[in-house]
This record gives sequence, structure tokens and C-alpha cells, in this order.
Amino acid sequence: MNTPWWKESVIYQIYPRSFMDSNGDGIGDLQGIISRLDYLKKLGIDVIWLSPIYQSPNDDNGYDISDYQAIMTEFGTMEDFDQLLSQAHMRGLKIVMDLVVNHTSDEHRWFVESRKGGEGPYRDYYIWRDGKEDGKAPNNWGSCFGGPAWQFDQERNQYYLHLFSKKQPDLNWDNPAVRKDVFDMMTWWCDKGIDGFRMDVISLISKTAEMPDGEIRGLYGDYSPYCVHGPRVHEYLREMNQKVLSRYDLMTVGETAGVTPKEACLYAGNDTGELNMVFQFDHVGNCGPYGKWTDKRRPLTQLKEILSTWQTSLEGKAWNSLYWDNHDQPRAVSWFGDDRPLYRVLSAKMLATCLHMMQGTPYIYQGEELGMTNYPFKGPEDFHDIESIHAYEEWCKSGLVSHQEFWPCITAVSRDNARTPMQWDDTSQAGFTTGTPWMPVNPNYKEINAQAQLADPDSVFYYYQKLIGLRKKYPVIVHGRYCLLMPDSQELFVYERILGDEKLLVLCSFADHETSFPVPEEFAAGSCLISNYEGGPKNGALRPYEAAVIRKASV
Ligand code: TEU
Ligand code: CA
Repeated sequence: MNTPWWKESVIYQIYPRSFMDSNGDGIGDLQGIISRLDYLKKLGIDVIWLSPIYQSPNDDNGYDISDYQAIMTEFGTMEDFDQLLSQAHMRGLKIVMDLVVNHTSDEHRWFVESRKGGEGPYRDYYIWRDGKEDGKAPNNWGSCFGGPAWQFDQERNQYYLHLFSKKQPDLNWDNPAVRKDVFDMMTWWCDKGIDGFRMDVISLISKTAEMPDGEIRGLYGDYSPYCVHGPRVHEYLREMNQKVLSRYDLMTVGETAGVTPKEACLYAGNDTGELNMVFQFDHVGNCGPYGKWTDKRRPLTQLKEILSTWQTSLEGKAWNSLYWDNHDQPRAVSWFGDDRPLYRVLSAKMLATCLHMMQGTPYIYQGEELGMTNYPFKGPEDFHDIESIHAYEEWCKSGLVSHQEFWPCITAVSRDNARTPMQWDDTSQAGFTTGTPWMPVNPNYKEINAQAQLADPDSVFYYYQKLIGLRKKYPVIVHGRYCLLMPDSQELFVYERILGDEKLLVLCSFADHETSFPVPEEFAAGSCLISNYEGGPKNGALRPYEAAVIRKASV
């Protein structure tokens, strides 16, 4: 059986607004991406996932789309996109588009028509409800970005549902006309020659008809039991697969917050006829007294348990997507690693080893390959992201929690951490723009930037390049079985990969001090494929954040 290409690929996520600005307006754009394709080729990745590049009023940086078949004015034109696609393909790089179809922008033509009410064709494109008898919202649900999930519309004299911002009304997937329009739009992009879709919050598209009040979390009720993996979600995805996906050679990954391994096998099992992979959130999900806002990392034993459960539960049934960070998460090295100057490079390489040696398709978020770090926010006025701005208001300004208490939490996980401009070199604005960037550059760009790393054979960049190279060379890295060792160690993440006679030992220390570790007999005569310390592990101990992959000697 042939292995599908997406199982052997490494994916690189671009957040276009912050990647590379070609014309000095401070906003990244498509020509900017084109100018950096050779850099990506050098890194060795196979696929680029583009966060949304469609026409959008940017309430949520492109995740609020007003025209699915036009390019965002600041990013360029459709000609620029066609050029990007052909330039990428010429280099053997594939392009995966972000598909945001749980909701549109309120400025989308469909919504503009729908809010008129009456008997028009767009009447039931969104989820409209009358208020309660007292005029209050239909239920107590809160939106993901703060405030209620219902917005009263004067024009139509009804409430509409928005699980995200009020400028992101939820589409009504129960309406066959909505599905047809979405599938036609997807077909249009496929005919252009794109290579796949990352599907934004696809687990939310089907809502239970009843829509009862949810359990109160903070100020509002929780909608998840009624919207996550809703009653018809699999039916809709199978229809999408049948009408669109199956007709092309594509890669699909669904963003499915709240997914369990069992559910994942429904969405993306080997032959369920829906998607190829899902993004699970167990290892990045936080839930503390202030919801997702916390500065408390989980203990390593828990992290290992989560990732190992995903590794073993999908074995032979589905395929993992592997990631530490993305445009919604803090920087990997700051959250899972140690961004203090002494350990930043070591721990960035260690995290890369830990993730890239697992079974599944690895995703690299722009700047992760440089070990870029969280941003040193000074005050709430530094936030650009709608989620952080609203969260600060909802939790702090309302008096639910003090600034002193909340500040370390929100800065540790704010999505803005991931969205500062890419650090290309040590010239002004890190070489991202010749103008004023839409978001400030992280002040550490003089030390952390691509140009410096390309000149340093020991850099995080070349370490990623080497990891990707190993994946291409050793089938055990793609296909091998995963087996966790030492589950109870609080400091070491150690596992094996096994394929026939091939066996790899992956050693990762999450500790900032030396830990004793005798290399197992079986691997004593093995060869070290990669390590973040010169010479590889010395017998008996692992140094701070030491990582290594040892290949058993063949018998
Ligand atoms: O994210 C949805 C999601 O499940 C969350 O991780 C969310 O972004 C947030 O961090 C909740 O606390 C997707 C996109 O990745 C995100 O950028 C969009 O803002 C969101 O959907 C709405 O389209
Ligand atoms: Ca620009």
C-alpha cells in the first residue's frame, strides 16, 4: 500500500500578517511570502499552511471572512496568489488553505442579505432566534471571545448566534443551500490547484436544535455540550468528502477543540471518509480558575500521558497531527521549554526532538524554527488580539480578579505572543518591514533572527532542518510504533519507536539540571542520530534540556 504524501510531510504554518511585508505598509503579504519560499525550501518542509488570506474586515485577523473568493486587500491580489501557488509548486512545496466555514464575517454578502429577514434566499443562512419573553437573549451562552454568544439585530428584530465575536455570525449548516455554497466555494479553490484545507473549528458546525442554557463559567453559560461534535457533524463532513474532497488529491486537517481519541477516529479514521487528521487540544488546553488564562504548566508526567495516549490510541486507526504551538498558542519555547538565555536554544531543540520523533505529521509554526519567544507585554494597551482585549475586560476590569493576579496568566498564554512579526535579521523591525509593523517586533530580534541562524551551523534552524532530514531517511520515524518508557519520571520524556528490526530511543530532558540516566544496554552500541549537545549523551546522565536520538545497532 502506498503511504499518502501527507503522512510523510512536514508542515509549516504561516500567519501571513506577520510573516513578511514586501511593500512597507507594515503588514505581511503574499509577495512577502513568495520572497521567502527559498528559506522554507532550505528548512526542508513540504507543505505550507496559510492562515486566512481572504477578504476580511479583520475583527479576528482574517478568521472573519467577507468574501471567500477574493484576497485580503492588504495581502495582495488573486494574481499574487496564483503566483504564490505556482512558485511554491515549482519548488515542490504544497499549499494548504485555512477554511473558516463555521462562521463568516457579518460583512459577508450572505449575512447582509440574511439580516434583512423577509423571504429572501439567505433568510436561513445563519442561526436566528427570537428573544425570550422579556426580550433577553435566547439562552445564557457566552462567546469564546467574551460577552454573550447572541447579538440582537435591530434590522431583523431577532438574535443571531456567534460562538466567536459578534462580527463572526455562525452559519446554519442545517440549511442545504449553505452547504452547497460552501462546497462550491471549496471546489473553486481545488480547481485552482491548492493542496488541502485546515478546517477552522470544524467540530462546531452542527448545533443541537434545543439550545438549552449551559453551565455557568465565569459570567456566561458554556455552549460546548450543545455545539461541540454536534448531532450532524459527521454527516456534513461525509457529504463534504463525497462532493469535494474525494475528487482531488488533498490533505485535510480539522481543528477540533474538545476531541477525544475516540472521536478523532470518527473524524479522521483510516476509512471513515471524512478528514485525514485532526488537531487535538489536550496537551495545550488549560482550565483553571480563570478558564484558559493561567501561567501554570502541567507536570511533565501529565504531558507525557496525554501525548502518549494520543500516540497509542490512534496507532493503526488514524493519524496524529503533532504541534507545540500555532497562531492561537504561546510560543513553544516559552511555554513548554525554557526561554531564559542560558536554556533557550537547548530547550527549543529538545522540544523539536520530542515532537518530530513521534508518529504523525509535524507542524512548525513560523518562528518556532528559530526558537522565537513570548513577547514582554507591559500593559493591556499592548494587546492587539480581540480575545486578549476582551478577556482582560471581562476578568479584570469587571473586578472578578485583580490585575496583579491576572496579568501573569494572560501574558503567559495570550495569542499575541505568537503574532509578533517574524524575525528575519538584526536590521530595524527585524527585517520584517521597512515601515511601521502592525504589531511591534519582539525586542530580542537582535539575538534571535533567521539571518544569524543561517550563519550558525549549531542554530535551532539547522537542528530543525536535520530533524526533517532524518524523517525523510528513516521510515521508522514515520511509521514506527511508539512506546513510552519511564512514565513516572518528572524530568525525562523517553520513548522508543519500533519498526521491524529498527529501533530508536528518543531521550528528552525537560529539566534545567543534570539528571541521572543510564542508556539502556540495548542501545549502548547504537549510533546517535542527532543531539543538542556535542558528542551526544554521556553515559549515566543527561544534561539540562539534553535531547538525543539513538539508533540501535543492527544485529
Ligand atoms: O480557533 C478556535 C479555537 O478553538 C481556540 O483555540 C480559540 O482560538 C481561542 O484560542 C479560544 O480560547 C480558531 C482559530 O484558530 C482562531 O484563530 C480563531 O480566532 C477562531 O477559530 C475563530 O475563527
Ligand atoms: Ca504589505
